[in-house]
Amino acid sequence: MNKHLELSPEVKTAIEQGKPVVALESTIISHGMPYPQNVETALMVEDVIRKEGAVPATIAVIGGKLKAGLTKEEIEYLGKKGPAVTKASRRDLPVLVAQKRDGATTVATTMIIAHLAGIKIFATGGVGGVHRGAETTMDISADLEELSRTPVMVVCAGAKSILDLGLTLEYLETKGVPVIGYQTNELPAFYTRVSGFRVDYRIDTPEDLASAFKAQQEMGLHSGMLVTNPIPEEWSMDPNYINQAIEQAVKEAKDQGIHGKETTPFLLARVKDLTGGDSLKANIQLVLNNARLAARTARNL
Ligand code: PSU
Ligand code: MN
Repeated sequence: MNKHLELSPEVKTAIEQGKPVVALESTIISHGMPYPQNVETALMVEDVIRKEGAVPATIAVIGGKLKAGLTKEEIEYLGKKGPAVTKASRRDLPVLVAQKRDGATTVATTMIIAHLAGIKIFATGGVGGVHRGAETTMDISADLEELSRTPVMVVCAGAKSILDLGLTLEYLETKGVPVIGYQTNELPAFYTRVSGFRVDYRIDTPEDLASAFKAQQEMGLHSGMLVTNPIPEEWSMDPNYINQAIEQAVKEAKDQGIHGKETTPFLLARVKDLTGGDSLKANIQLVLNNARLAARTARNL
């Protein structure tokens, strides 16, 4: 085992016994949702995974340790501290570990730590992608690069249209990352079930998701796989309403010169405020939905 890795007793036993384990990220806790809904959601997500017969492994950097499996207190700590915790992507790991600091892990870092721990699947809300205006800002999430090099399946609800969805799909194609629609041919856009963009493949069962991932592993392709799972109908939002809020948030970010790792958290918080919290409800439900699918898939891996 890697010397920087620290597994919780529950996660350690599950991995040793070959039980299904689902990794979860922590930037969604610290930067993706406000307190206390962030902590409530993180704990609910763990419950959903347990009910489906798998073991949840929430991932974070605590005191310089790469942790898979957090205690309630650790989740509460990250949730309360919120954006004051370092948002940790791949490039942040060396300094955080060397200086024994804390970090909330993005999709990229959660994939890295899950892979080190031997966990094959990870559930979240949305992944980072190519930002609008990336042709001049070059703002492309490290999540996409990670998907191309780390063999973990990521179950998400598509990408938010704070991103350029078309360019995000182009980038994933270039990098050789399969983009799968779960029971859909269309890329879901997080708050909505449709985006106007098609996915590469539609797969309809957790068994078939697992077999596609196994085939990728057997060939030694060393890349991740992106499974996009549409938000349940009853929670999906009116596209006009949510897109107006997104447009407004993107404009404010541009006007205020927000850049770098601040961009995504800024946009997420503004969209939530502009929709008076409606988007938060949808966000919570889609994460639970993704956790359920990931747990069912994990049982087949
Ligand atoms: N998108 C969401 N919610 C989130 C994130 C993205 O809808 O919480 C977080 C994830 O942790 C993701 C990160 O990995 O933001 C991407 O940040 P950036 O765009 O700076 O790479
Ligand atoms: Mn970025």
